[in-house]
Amino acid sequence: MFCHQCQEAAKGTGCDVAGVCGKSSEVSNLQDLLIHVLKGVAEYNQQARKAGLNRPETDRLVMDSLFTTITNANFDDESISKRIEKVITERDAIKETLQKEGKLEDKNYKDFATWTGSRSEFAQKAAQPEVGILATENEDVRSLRSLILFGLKGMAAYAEHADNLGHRSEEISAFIEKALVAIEDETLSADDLTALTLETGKYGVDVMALLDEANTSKYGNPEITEVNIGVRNNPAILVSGHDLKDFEELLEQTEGTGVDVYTHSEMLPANYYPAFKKYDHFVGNYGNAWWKQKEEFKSFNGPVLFTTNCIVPPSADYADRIYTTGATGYPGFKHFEDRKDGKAKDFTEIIEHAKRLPAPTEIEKGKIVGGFAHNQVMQLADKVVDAVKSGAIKQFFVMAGCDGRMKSRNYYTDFAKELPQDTVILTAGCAKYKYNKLDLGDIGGIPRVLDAGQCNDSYSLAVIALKLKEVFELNDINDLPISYNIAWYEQKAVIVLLALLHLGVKNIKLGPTLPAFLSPNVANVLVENFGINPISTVEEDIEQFLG
Ligand code: FSO
Ligand code: SF4
Repeated sequence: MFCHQCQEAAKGTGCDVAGVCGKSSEVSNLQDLLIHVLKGVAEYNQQARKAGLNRPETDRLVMDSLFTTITNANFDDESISKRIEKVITERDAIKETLQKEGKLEDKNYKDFATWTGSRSEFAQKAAQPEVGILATENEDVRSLRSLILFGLKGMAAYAEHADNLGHRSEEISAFIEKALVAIEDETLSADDLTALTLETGKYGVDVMALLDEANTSKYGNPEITEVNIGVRNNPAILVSGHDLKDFEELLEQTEGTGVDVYTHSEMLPANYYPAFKKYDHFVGNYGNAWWKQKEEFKSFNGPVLFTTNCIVPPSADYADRIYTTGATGYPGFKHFEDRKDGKAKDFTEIIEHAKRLPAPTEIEKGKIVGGFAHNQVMQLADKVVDAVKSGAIKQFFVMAGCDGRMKSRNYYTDFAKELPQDTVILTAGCAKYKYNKLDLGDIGGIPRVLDAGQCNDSYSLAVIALKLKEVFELNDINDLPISYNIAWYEQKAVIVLLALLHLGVKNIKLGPTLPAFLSPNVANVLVENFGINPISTVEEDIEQFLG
């Protein structure tokens, strides 16, 4: 195996024995094989799309396959192998259709478009050098190909959530295909790949806008909300991940059963949506970011549903009450199958399981405030603009992205604490857990930490920035009093970062470490053209931002 897609890549270069995340070498290789044959689907489906022979099911399969390989989403070799079979079948079916219609291009097809094998051959094939990223020898080309592929994984995840709500974009699917094939094209220069990286960022903005539209048109605009972080005395289900459709169906099916529902980690922002507020048995949020799940799932006592990443390999004392759905999987966990014919998933089993278990143990009490997505902030725009004009707010800090278990991430708590009183933090993603329970006060009624929502709601922060640019009549987004200090962990943060670059945001600080997949030359391009730079100490960084 070789994997360098997340911030925890071993030795700052890549995991090559087993994943720091807990992924085995076999699973890592199978994920590579899944991506490998998926490029074959992309190859033929581009031709099918041109000929008007493409099918919506293919787009869905592409999204789901990419999503499956995101860090901490799926550890289940069985479920990944099934997807490989599906992808090969789909690839060959598209090819056959093209052939029949006389539309198949006559060219030398590469291994990813032609290799076929049965399940017993997957492991051996998956371990071959041509399947993994190390097959690309030039380190700069490898770096750019990685950056694009990881951005596509994040993009696919967001596209799938939107798709679950009936919102899909042909353009985004076509771009994913084009890019999957392009990262195997030896004729593309480093400059071509750099341009493709920026184009990936453009589609990153588009996919987040699509998901924003999907979420808000279905569940209303997030609004300022006090979220209960304590517990009640009923059996309960904890829901983690990002998928609001799964969350809605579970809320509907638990209503009147005596089972409560709580959110964990990235599902916290579900509390901000008007549509979910009508459920009395939706109690609030339990616990913190994904990496605290070992202790928090244990004390929760009830079953847990993963709608997406991030899964941490469980300990035996709670493993039997974890369920997955969608792209996620873990050997031994029960899995809820996809919707069929538009019917809701059937969550009976987890609900019945919850009834047999005790209520959650209280780990904290009180409330936290969030819900500052673009629509809500726009309603407060006059207040915000006045505060900036009067000097009450000197600077905004976008601190979006991910949280994680590395000790070095305490930097973000310290940074939030040390920021001057006349600054406001704009956050999204699970990065917020490093400071959303600190008492940082408010500025004339505007809280000093404004949480827009999930990592994809970084889109909201961009909309807010663009709106402020208009109000203050500025030509450049970088002339706003907004600084960016982004924490990353996995590939959704990669697409968020590329989206910010596409919007022209400069001088982003990125931490806790720069990606292992950036070669020195590619890192230099990012420094020279975009001013991306790593975090240093809290004092130095605040000085640099404000000095
Ligand atoms: Fe966090 Fe995990 Fe949303 Fe990531 S839960 S780390 S950026 O998944 O996707 O923010
Ligand atoms: Fe290592 Fe991260 Fe890849 Fe897991 S996802 S194998 S921790 S680089």
